[in-house]
Amino acid sequence: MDLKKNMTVQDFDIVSFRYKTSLMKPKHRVAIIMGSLTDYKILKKAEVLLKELKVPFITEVVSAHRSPEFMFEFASTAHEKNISVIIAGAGGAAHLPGMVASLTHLPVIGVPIQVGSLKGLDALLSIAQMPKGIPVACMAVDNAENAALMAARMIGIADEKIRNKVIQGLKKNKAKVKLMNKTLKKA
Ligand code: C2R
Repeated sequence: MDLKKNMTVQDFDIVSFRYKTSLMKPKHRVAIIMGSLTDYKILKKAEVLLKELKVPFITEVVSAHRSPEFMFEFASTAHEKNISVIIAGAGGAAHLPGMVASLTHLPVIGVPIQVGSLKGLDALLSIAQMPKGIPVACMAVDNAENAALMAARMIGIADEKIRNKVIQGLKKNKAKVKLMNKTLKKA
C-alpha cells in the first residue's frame, strides 16, 4: 500500500503535526495502534480529530498475533514514552486491544474494524466482551472519531487546554442542532 500516492493537504498536515509534536516531547499523548495497515483508512479519522483538538499522537501498526514480541515491547513500555491513552483498532478476531490492556496500566480504547463476512460484529464482540479484570473501552464499529474524542476527554482531565477544546466541540454540536431546527422551520 503506497500511502504517499494521492496524499491530500490534510494528509500532509497530519504528518507534519505528528513530526512537530514528537519534537516537543509533550506531557500527554495518544498512541494509535492498529492490527494492519489496511485498518489505517479508519484510524486516520482519529488522527484527523486529534490534530484538530491539538492532542499529540503517534501511530503504529502493532499486531498481537503477527508481531507478539513487538506488541509486548510496545504495550509494556508505552507509559515510559509519555503515552497516556492507547487507541487500538483491529478487525476480525480482534485480540489486540485486550492483549495490550493486559500489558499496561494505561486506558485502552478499542475500535472494532469492519473486515470479512461478519461486518465487524466479530471484532465488536472480541473487544466489548472482555472478561472481568482487564478493561477495554469499546467504540462502535469503525468509529475511530469517538475513540479520539474519548482519548481527548481522558487527557483533558489533566490538561486544561485540551479540556477546553473538548468543551468547544460540545458547543459546536449544540450549534449544529440549532441550525438544523432553523433549516427545518424554513422548509
Ligand atoms: P490484513 O488486511 O492485513 O489481512 O488484516 C487487522 O486489524 C485487520 O483488520 C486483516 C485484519 O486482521 C486484523 N488483525 C488483528 C490483529 N492483528 C491483525 N485483529 C490482532 O492482533 O488482534
